[in-house]
Amino acid sequence: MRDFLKALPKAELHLHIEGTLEPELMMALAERNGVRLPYASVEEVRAAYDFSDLQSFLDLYFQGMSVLRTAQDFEDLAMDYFRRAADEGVVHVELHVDPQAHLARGVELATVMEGLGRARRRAERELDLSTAMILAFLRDRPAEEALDLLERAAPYWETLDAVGLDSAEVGNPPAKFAEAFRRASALGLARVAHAGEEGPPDYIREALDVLDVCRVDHGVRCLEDPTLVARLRDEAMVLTVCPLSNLRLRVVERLEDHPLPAMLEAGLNLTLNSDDPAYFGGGMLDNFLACRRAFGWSREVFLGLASNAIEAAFMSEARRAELR
Ligand code: ES4
Ligand code: ZN
Repeated sequence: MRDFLKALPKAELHLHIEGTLEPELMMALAERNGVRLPYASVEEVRAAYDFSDLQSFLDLYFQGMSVLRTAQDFEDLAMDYFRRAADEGVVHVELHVDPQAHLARGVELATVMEGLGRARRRAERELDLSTAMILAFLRDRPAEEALDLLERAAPYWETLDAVGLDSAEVGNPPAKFAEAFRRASALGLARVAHAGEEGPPDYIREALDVLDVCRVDHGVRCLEDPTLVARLRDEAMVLTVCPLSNLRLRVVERLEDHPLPAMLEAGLNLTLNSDDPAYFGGGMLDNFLACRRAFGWSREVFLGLASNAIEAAFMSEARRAELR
């Protein structure tokens, strides 16, 4: 089964590029850039990754990215990840990027976008890995800041596929970003949003109704609302579910308790994703393997989930045909 899941062509639709920063590269970049970290070793970094909820993770995630200073750092970060992903049978990666987190610590948007852009072009050439980019808004920051970011990103609009919404969910409902998402739509960008990870089912409905998203990131709390589940099924709305993320952020206590089998049973359009692989104990293959262990799914189930992701991906029809 491991060989089958590894060889299965997988598209990753829910990934934060800053969440791919492995402790080894974090320490190396800290050294290279003279950034002080509260860790003496790679082991200490890993030991600190014992999260109680989303916020406890976000605190370390924002701290970890402080080592990223130059375009070369961003290129190295993404290339390191693309190589690992390609090694485990990932053929397409869509990266969320959090520019506000970098701007806030004095790293220019151009630094981030040029570095990631170089890595994306190399991935295509060197690894036959297609990529897409999602400009994410930090939902715990003011709505005006999101709009400002979108305008500042004008030189990079051509390189973007979508806007997204991430960071601390509860208390920051999707409707807060109605204007930024309307502007993104006018620019021809697709919309996705994290909803129903820690937040209530109403946030999922709001993401659909107010932000006009084509995918919901996480969405695992939809099961609390049968009317919403029926709607998501009828609309074949794509949910980008991240099993190991949900486990490590204590959305569920054990993977065996995860709502994934019930969501599958409900006929939802599901995909499996890694979210922040460096922080949550594994990449795409580890997420697939964890589901195999917890739910005993057959090859057909995994084929279906992998196919859902290819069909929902931001990629050219030529590339999609190649991967079908
Ligand atoms: C995130 Cl797991 C998760 N949820 C919300 N925002 C995020 N940013 C990075 N990882
Ligand atoms: Zn996420």
